Amino acid sequence: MKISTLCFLKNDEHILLGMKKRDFGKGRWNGIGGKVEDGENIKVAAIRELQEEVGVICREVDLEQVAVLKFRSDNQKLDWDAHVFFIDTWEGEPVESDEILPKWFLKSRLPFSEMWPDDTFWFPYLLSGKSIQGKFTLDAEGRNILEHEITEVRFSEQGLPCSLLLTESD
Ligand code: 8OG
Repeated sequence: MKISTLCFLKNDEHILLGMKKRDFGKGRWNGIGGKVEDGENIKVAAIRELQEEVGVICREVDLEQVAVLKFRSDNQKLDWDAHVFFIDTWEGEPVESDEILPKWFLKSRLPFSEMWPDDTFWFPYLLSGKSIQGKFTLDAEGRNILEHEITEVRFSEQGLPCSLLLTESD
């Protein structure tokens, strides 16, 4: 299983997304993040990706875990467990890199038609202040959701979901 991070810088009204300019996920707006290397601490990996991809500096205490999302597909090619963080405090202005074009969006106007299809299911939970564990099964092309399940959770200090509250599924 590949483990990844997805980080969203935010303020009261806006949230930062990055347009993926190349490789996997190209042409979609998403959080900033990527693969956690073998043996790497997940928050350290998130901080590394933020610096590499948009040039901002964060500390571990600034990362608030808000979701673990399990992305699955028939052919396993799209399989990732993504650890999602919201971030209110950082140093520096986001800048474009080879991989990412960063842009601020109003929270009420996210570009869902240019994001991964499952994002419409889980983003509203996070924007309303809930934290979740989700599982999404996508078709092999990553265009359609075949099944989804979302459970509200609280996260422990270690980033493990520690209490289950409510589940939505189809
Ligand atoms: O390093 P790279 O950018 O290739 O990592 C891929 C990222 O894409 C990784 O953080 C996980 C993320 N990702 C998926 N599937 C989905 C999805 O369905 N929605 C969102 N928002 N992100 C996804 O692999």
